[in-house]
Amino acid sequence: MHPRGLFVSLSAIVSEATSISTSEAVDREARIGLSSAPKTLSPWLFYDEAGSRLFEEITELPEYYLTRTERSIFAAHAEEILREAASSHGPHPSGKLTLIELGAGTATKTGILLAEAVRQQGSVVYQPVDVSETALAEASENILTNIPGVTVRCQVADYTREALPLDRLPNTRTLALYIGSSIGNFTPEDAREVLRNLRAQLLPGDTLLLGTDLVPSAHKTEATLLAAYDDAAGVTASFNLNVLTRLNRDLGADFDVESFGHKVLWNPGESRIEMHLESLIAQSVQLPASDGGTALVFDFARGETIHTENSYKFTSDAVASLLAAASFKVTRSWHDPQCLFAVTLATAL
Ligand code: AVI
Repeated sequence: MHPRGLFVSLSAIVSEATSISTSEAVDREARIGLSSAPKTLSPWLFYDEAGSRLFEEITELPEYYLTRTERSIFAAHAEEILREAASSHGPHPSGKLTLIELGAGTATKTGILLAEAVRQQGSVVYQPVDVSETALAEASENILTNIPGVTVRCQVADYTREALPLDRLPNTRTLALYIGSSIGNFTPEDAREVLRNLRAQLLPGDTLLLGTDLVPSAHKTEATLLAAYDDAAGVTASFNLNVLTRLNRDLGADFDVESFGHKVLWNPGESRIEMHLESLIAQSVQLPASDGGTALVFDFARGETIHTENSYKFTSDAVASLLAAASFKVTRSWHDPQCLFAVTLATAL
């Protein structure tokens, strides 16, 4: 998934970015982000080949509870989730569910839901949407090998930039999956826009399954949350710092990666984890001239940071109001016993 627009509106980026190549987009992002005060870099820059591999590693870390907790919720409640989605009410005729997944990646958790859909309705069409063709090929192979009864129709697209390529079959209703806390990497404004774009492709009675990470509570300490983004093995630190390596490689910048540190904080006012890259010394970094602009020098004071990611955490009320703003109504939600993570089923109004 490529969340864009840490501080810039999604619609502005959508209209501007559609016609430019990835390397131009990286160049533009670096020029704008590093010239801003405070300095920023958008989180979509994390996901080059090395970054995508590091993210896969993160999802297996003991501290990163999000992936395994969401998987455990699916394992415990797949039957109810699919039954509720199939029995949602809308004006169009009911029929089999088709599952579409935004930012599917390798779709490792989705298998639980697909297997249950096959159990309940005999077969299922699954449409994973992702920017990465390689990830979709892997997803497709895994699913076709392991879950008989699933027809996979991959769609290579960036749902944050383009209208969702929803291929509606006659007499079916759609269950859209937007899981893995991906929605948390958007600002509230952009998150509403992503969900509104999705809603525009659905019919009343179609459903959305949304995975959201939860705010600290009686059972979930701030320390648990912070550790998930600052693991002991340093994988998340490498993931964060890899952005600078990418700018050196793709743009010929001269970041001394070793003189930056991984910094994580919980911002309770904004209800988000923030990741930053902190300059450990006073230094200057050069960005060579490109088609997109002249050579630039960026000065860093010791302790100055580049803000690289927000990961918003939700209460159940916040989830409901985000969904309501995009014309969805909560049908039911599930969470793990420790209230670490929530999965919410909502119906398109
Ligand atoms: C992709 N996204 C949901 C992850 C998150 O938890 O916000 C990205 C991530 N950043 C650091 N660790 C994981």
